[in-house]
Amino acid sequence: MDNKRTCKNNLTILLQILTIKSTKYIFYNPSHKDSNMKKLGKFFFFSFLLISLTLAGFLNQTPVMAETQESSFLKMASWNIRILSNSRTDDELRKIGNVAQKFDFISIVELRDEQVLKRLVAILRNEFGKIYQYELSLPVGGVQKELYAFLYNTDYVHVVMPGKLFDDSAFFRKPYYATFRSRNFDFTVIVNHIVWGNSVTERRKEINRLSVVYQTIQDADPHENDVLIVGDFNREPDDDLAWGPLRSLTGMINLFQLPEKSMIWDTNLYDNIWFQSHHVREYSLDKGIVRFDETDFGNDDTSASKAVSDHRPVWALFNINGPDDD
Ligand SMILES: [Ca+2]
Ligand SMILES: [Ca+2]
Ligand SMILES: [Ca+2]
Repeated sequence: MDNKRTCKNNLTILLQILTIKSTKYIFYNPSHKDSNMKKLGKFFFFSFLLISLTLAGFLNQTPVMAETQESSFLKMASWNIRILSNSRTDDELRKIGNVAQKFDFISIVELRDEQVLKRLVAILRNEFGKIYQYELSLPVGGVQKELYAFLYNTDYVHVVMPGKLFDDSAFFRKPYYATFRSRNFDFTVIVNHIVWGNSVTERRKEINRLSVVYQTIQDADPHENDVLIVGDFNREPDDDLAWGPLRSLTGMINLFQLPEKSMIWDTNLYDNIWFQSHHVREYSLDKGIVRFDETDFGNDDTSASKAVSDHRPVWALFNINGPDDD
C-alpha cells in the first residue's frame, strides 16, 4: 500500500513538472513562436494538467482500506494468556492485542470467558485493522472452568470442521480440536492445557494419553493428515516419561527444545508445537518464541505477567501455497 501510494505521488509530481515545462513552449520560448509548436505546447499543457488533476482527485478519494495480506505463509501460534477474563482492562487487552496481531492463527489457553475474547477481537479490528474470528470450546476443568479458543485472521483462515472437545475422562481439561484451511494448507489443531495437579505423576499421565488423542484424530480422516498438537503442557519436552508414547509415533517432532524457554522468567519450556513431519511438510523451518516481556516491558516480568501473561507465545510458519497433498 505504501509503495503504491509513493509511486502515485511520484507520478503526480512528474506530471506537474511536465505541465509547468510545457507552459514554456506556449508563453516564454521565443524560438517556438511558430504556431504548430505553440499548438503542440498547448496540447501537452492541457493534457498533463488534466491527467494531474484526475490523478490528484483519485488519490484524495481513494478510501483507506485495510491492508490485505499477500504472504505465502501462515503464522501459527500457541499461547497461554494468563487468566484471560473480562476483568482485564482495555489497556491490558491492547498490549495483548499488540502481540496477538503478529499471528494469523492462535490457539489460546487459559481463557475464562467469551466477553473478553469479543473485546480483544474489537481491539484487533479497531486499533490494528485486522479482522479475526474464533472457534470457542465449551467450559472444561473442575470448579474453575477454562475455555479454549482458536483465534484466526479471516484474511487467511476459515473453518472446515468446527471445534469439538475430545471426550476422554483421563483429562482434567479435555483437549479441544478443529479443522481449518489456509489457502492450500488444511490442518487440524488439537489444543491442550495439561493439568498441574498435585504431582508430576498426574501431568505425565495426561501427556502419556496424548498419543491416543493424536492417533484417534489422525485416523478419523484418511484424507487429512496435517494434525498438530499444541498448548501448555506443564512439562518440558525432554521428559521421556511424559512424552515417550507421543514421540514414538512415526515422524513426530516438537519444534521447541531446551534451553529455549516459553515462561517469561526464563524458567521453563512448557509450551510447544508437535506434529508428524512427514505429513506437515508445509512447515517452513521458520519458528520462534515472542519475548514480549523483554521487548514490551523492558524485562519487568512482574508487569509483563500482570498485564499480558507469564507465558510467551510459541509460533511457526507454514507454507500455504504448496500442493494440498494430505
Ligand atoms: Ca492437509
Ligand atoms: Ca523475562
Ligand atoms: Ca501436509
